[in-house]
Amino acid sequence: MSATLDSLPADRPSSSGEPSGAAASPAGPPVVAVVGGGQLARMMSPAAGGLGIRLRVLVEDPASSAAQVVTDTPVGAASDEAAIRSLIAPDAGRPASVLTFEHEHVPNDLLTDLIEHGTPVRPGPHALVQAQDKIVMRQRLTELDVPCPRWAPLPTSSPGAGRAVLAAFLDEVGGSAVVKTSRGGYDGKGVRVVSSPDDVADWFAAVADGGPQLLVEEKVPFTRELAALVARRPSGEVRAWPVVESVQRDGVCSEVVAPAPGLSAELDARAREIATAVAEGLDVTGVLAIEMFEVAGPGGAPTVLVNELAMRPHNSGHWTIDGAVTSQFEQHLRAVLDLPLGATEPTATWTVMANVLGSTLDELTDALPDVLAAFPEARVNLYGKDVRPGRKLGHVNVSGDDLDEVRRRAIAAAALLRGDTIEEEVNG
Ligand code: AIR
Repeated sequence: MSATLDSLPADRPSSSGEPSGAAASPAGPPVVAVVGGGQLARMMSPAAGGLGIRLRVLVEDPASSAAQVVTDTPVGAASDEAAIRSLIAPDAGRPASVLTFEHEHVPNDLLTDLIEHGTPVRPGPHALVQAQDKIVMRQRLTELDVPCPRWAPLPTSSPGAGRAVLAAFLDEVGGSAVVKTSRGGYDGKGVRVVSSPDDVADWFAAVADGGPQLLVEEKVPFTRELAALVARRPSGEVRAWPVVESVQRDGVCSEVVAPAPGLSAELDARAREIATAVAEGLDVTGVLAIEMFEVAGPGGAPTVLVNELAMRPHNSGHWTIDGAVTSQFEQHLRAVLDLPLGATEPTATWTVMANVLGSTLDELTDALPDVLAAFPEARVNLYGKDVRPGRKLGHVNVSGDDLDEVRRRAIAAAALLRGDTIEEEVNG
């Protein structure tokens, strides 16, 4: 793995065969077409506005998070081929310069066809499949010699074959392991800790009915979870942000601390090097987030294993909006348009991002008078989504020099938005 860490000269063309640059958008600024209208598309909007770039976002629902702030938001499902074709070449309006995504649930055959007909698609389907299908991803990362947990695909050739492989794997790893659906899972969905094949009998039955394939992974004895975030543009430049620590509750990210406290310069460099090598090896364009486990390596020194990949802005990078020179949302736009990438240095000693996961409030903005008064330094980012239990509704970033205080205040501000009372959060 010989990739450089922060920045590469912009002279290594993408291996996809796709030209670098963006398709010409005649008479006007570039138009970036985005599939998916959630918070990740919404947060691209301030960055697009700043750079004078137009966004056109395919939203599933006219009331979606992105549709509240972006003006050009045709409505359609991400699986709707006609809707995606019209997103990049509308009857009225300029053609898109590039097509990108804010989630992975997109039809790859169509993307291949669009590229063949001249639309840059970034990341391309050959890269995106690695974020869509965990078996494909593990196979490719293993080929690239990227450190991963031990794993095995669960065969589906006969009803008993998968159970037998799982039983043997459980014996080998000491009794418990993690079974994942190869496709379709996120935020803890499609992941189950098992100690017997019976624990996923329903998933084996689903496979037989055409459901997603399954794989099993070692339950890694990690000391903590880290995330490495990089961006790569088609002409080859790669930039990495400092590696962060992410804290998960019930399989969902609740906080991110940037940079990861106590991380040695060597392990930070190693994690960035792995992320850069994955971005290059998989020919990713745009932002790539890699969730990693920090584990004790041979001899006890900490090292990392790759958990999951996402080829889009990611929750572990929301801190960059307020805590880095260039946010992941601006960087994604720059990268997919093949523009020079921005600096990734942090702008504060520490930034902590706390997610607002569900709320007892019907309307989160009702908490603004209290939260803004109690935490004037907090950067509040609400997504305009309907409240549902555990749903990602917003986040708060707080930066400063005292990590304990920064963390306490970010978490307390997020708690107010979840409906906790002011007394317990400010004093507690
Ligand atoms: N997202 C995409 N992959 C993982 C996540 N969390 C973001 C995208 C997507 C939104 O979450 O922005 O549109 C969907 O959120 P929800 O709450 O409707 O499931």
